[in-house]
Amino acid sequence: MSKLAIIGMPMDLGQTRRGVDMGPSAIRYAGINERLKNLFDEVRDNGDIAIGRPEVEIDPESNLRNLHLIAEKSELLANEVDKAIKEKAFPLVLGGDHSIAIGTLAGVAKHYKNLGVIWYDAHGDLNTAETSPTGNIHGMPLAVSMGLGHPLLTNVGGYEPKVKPENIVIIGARSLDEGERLLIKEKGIKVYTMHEIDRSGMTKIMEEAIAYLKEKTDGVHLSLDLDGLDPLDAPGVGTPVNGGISYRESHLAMEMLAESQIITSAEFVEVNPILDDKNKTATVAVALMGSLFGEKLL
Ligand code: B3U
Ligand code: MN
Ligand code: MN
Repeated sequence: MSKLAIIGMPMDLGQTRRGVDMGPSAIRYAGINERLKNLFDEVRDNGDIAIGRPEVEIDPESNLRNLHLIAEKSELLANEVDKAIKEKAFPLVLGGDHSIAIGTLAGVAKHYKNLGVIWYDAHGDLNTAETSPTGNIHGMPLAVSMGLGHPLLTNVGGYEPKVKPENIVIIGARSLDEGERLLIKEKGIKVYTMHEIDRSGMTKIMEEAIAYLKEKTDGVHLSLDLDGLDPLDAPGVGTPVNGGISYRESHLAMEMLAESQIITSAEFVEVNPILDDKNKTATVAVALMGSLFGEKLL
C-alpha cells in the first residue's frame, strides 16, 4: 500500500522576493495530482499550512529576517510531516522558499537514526547569522539542520541536530559564500559542483551519490531547489544562477533516484510564479516529480 501526502508550505519569509508563497498553487495548477495519482495507491492533498500575512520582522540582535515567524511556522510544518509519516505516507512538501526545509527536516529526521539528505541546489544554504551576506534564512536551512545557527531554528521540533554532515550530498552548487566554503571543508560535506557534473556526467555523479548514501543511511530526504536547474529551464526562481543543471540531467537524476528506491521524503522549493514564464518552472517541478516517483514511458 503506497500512499503520498502532499503538503503545501506557502511561506516566503526566508527571503525578500514576494511570489514564492504562491509556489504550492502554481505546482497544483501544473497538474501534480493527475501526474502522480497513478504512481501511488493513494494520493492525498493535505492542503496548505496556514502562514497568513505576517508583518516582516528583523531580529535586532541577530539581524535575521523573520526569525520568530519562521521558527513558529516551521513547527506547524514539522507536525504535518510527522503526522504523514506516522500514517505511512510519503511526505511531499511544496514550497515556499527553502527556509521551509527547517520544518520539513524537523518532521522527518526523528523517524530515522541516520537520515541522508540530497540537497539539489545552486547554493549551499549553509550560512549562519554570522556568515550570511543577506540575513535571509532561505540561505541557512542546511546549516540549521546540522545544528548550526540560531537556537530558535536549530531546535524546531524540540531536538537537534537533524542530519550529520557526512550524510549530506549537495548537487549542482555554483554559488557559495566564503563561510559556506569553510564549513564544507571543516565538516567534510560531499559536494558535487557544476564542475564535477560537467566533467563526469550526471550518471556517474548520481551513481556515486546513491552509493555514498545507501550504505550508511536508513532513509534519504530529497530537498530540491528549482534554482539548481539552469534558469533557461527553470526561470521562475528568486535567485537564478547561470550554468545550472539541465532539464534532461535533472530527469535522469530523478529516474536514478527512483530506481535506487532510497528516497523516503521530498520537497520542491523556490518556485515563484510571479517571476516565471507561463508556469514553466512549476511544470518542470511536476515533471521531475513524475520521474522521482517512477513514471515510465514504456
Ligand atoms: N548565499 C546567499 C544567496 C542565496 C542562498 N540561497 C538562495 N540564495 N536561494 C544567501 O543569502 O545566503
Ligand atoms: Mn536553496
Ligand atoms: Mn538555491
